[in-house]
Amino acid sequence: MIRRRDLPAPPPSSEITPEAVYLDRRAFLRAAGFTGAGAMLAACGAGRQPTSTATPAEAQADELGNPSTDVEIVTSYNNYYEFTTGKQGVADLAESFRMRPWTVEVGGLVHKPMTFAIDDLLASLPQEERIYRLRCVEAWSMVIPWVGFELGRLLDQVEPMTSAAFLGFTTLLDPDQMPGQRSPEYRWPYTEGLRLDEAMHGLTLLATGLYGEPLLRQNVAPLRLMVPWKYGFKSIKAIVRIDLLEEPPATFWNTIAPQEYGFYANVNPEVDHPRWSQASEVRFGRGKRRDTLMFNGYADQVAGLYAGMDLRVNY
Ligand SMILES: Nc1nc2c(c(=O)[nH]1)N[C@H]1C(S)=C(S)[C@@H](COP(=O)(O)O)O[C@H]1N2
Ligand SMILES: [Mo]
Repeated sequence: MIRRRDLPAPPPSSEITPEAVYLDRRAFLRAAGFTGAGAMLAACGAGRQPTSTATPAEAQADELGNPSTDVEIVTSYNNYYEFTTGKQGVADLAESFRMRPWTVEVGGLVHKPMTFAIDDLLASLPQEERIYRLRCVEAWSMVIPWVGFELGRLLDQVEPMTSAAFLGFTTLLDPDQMPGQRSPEYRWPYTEGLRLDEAMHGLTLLATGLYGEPLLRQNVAPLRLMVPWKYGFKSIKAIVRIDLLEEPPATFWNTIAPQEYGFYANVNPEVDHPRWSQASEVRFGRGKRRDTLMFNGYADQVAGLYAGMDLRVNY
């Protein structure tokens, strides 16, 4: 069970530059602290200081010894533009989002196109817990115990053709349930993509929950990609379609601002975002900034996928 207690103070909004800042002037003004989200962030923080800093009994750590982020932070500070660009408003707006029935269609360049009902997936593929770092391109990070299964196990079932080299992922399109999708400023539905070898990598998960909970709409809803060595925007939520493709698909952020959000989006402290440094990050709930690690600390496992590639060109 998720414990409900007072929310910890959010990180200082001055540390966070929203992904969409340049897009719209209102968002820019908010980020600059004039009105709206920036002010709200501060207001929420002021009223809801944590009453205790004691480590919860179930706290776990990743393989580098980083303790998992407090579940209240993970579930109350979200990027989920289908609901709102206000990070702290997602949980409330997503509260009644319907997660059943839910199907995931897998097609394109596969020998056996299939439509999976979520409960069949959950029953047929063993779920495991993986504690991964999540590094947002906005230079904040968390450590989250996900529940899920390797995407490769699902791909084995549909039998990709030899011509398949990329995957495209698509989020549910349902503006009645997702008010953010009524905004004409973005091209809905949210989409993402991976190279096939990245998708088959053992670290790449389809997450079905976190902290042992299956029903966290704001983070998963009910199936979400989790690629821990890439910036958070690659890890698309509420997946309803996966296509095997010959060419890289158009993706949400890359289409909006290709110079700022590359297709690869591998965490790389040496390649700055055009508007801010990626050399360090704020680990929520853990005080001061820390150095960002190459491939988010997963270089031993994934650097080989990019051997011979210029990571400044393929950012
Ligand atoms: N469908 C969808 N998936 C999404 C997003 C989104 O807006 N819509 N935001 C992305 C971004 S920018 C980040 S940092 C992570 C945040 O995940 P969290 O809210 O679970 O921390 O989700 C990613 N997946
Ligand atoms: Mo992000």
